[in-house]
Amino acid sequence: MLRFLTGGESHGKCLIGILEGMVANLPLDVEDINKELERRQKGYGRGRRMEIEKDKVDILSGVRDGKTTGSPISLLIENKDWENWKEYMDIKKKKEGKERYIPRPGHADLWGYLKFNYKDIRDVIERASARETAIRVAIGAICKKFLSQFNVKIYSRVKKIGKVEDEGNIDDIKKNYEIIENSPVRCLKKEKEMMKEIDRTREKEDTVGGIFEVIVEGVCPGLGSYVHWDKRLDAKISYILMSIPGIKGIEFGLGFEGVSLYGSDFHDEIFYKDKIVRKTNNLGGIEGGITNGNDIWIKCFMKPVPTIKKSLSSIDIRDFQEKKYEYERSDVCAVVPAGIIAENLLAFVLASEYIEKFGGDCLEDLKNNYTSYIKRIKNFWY
Ligand code: EPS
Repeated sequence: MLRFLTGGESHGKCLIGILEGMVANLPLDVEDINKELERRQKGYGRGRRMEIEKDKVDILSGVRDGKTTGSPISLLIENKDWENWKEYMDIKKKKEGKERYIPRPGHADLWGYLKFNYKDIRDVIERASARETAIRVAIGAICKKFLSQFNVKIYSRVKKIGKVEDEGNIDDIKKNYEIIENSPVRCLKKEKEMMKEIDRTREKEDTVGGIFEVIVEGVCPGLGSYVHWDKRLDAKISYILMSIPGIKGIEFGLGFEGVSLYGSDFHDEIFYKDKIVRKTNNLGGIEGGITNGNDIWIKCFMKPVPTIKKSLSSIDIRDFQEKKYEYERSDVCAVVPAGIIAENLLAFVLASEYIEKFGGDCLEDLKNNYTSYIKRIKNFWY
């Protein structure tokens, strides 16, 4: 079983993560992780915090001589902003001034504060912050590296920001991925319009959400299962992607568009030409909770960031007086990094499925098991 834990506050000393259950002998370089961290930090619409942070990971255990050892892999990312916050965030707080008493609508502030019986909202803000996703991307990056051993490739693009929608289908995304990787809004055709939408939002002192897509190519059929509810792969993927702060909806394949089709038009018919062929991928690569050899194709909706400069109505938790919260800074749009976070979290789910299905303590044993499975299904796949 592959599992992980994370710890750390947004303005605390660092973020830490432990990945347990990764097989031994996976080649791993610190740059495999750093390149994903760098991708996550980019994106038009990010706030000033990203000018402070330059995320780099420190691998503290579980890797030696460029390879995983099979032991827990411990990771650390420093928060550069800690320097500005250490007197407020130290375990023996030395300075007052960062306490917060007015909850932001749409954030965890109000019920986090009440649920944990804190003195003020600061402790909620610190851990509910999407800063935590940096260490999850680091963990996912190791899983991405693992999947690359099986020629699995993960793509993402921003499909919509506010009212501006990108053009192009899955094939266009794959063929023109350089464009997406180099775009500050990670789209194919509507870069200028999306950037303008973000500028307009910033001018209005507001925030904006959107939709991103994730596509996985080369994933083997037969991952996940129908035999028990908690083994269904689409359920597992939904769980982890919905855990990204701000994600409010997920679709597989055609998703909600499928509502206007009859079953005979919706389902991906099965043909045979030296291997199984599906002319459509309306189900998004998962059928009955199991991968079917098609690309996994997912769309996620991210709500507008709830820390809004023009500030929404709220109350002071000390005296219930109506007040606007004290705005510090925030991202105007976080859809671009959310797509990168999703890629890496999806990599974790898929890597854990490969490890569960093919077993073995080391990459070599796992690959042998994988090869014998692929041999058994060779008349159906590839
Ligand atoms: C976040 C608020 C902002 C974002 C942060 C998520 O941070 P700050 O409060 O320091 O301005 O920049 O995202 C990150 C720090 C990051 O690394 O993505 C929030 O409240 O969720």
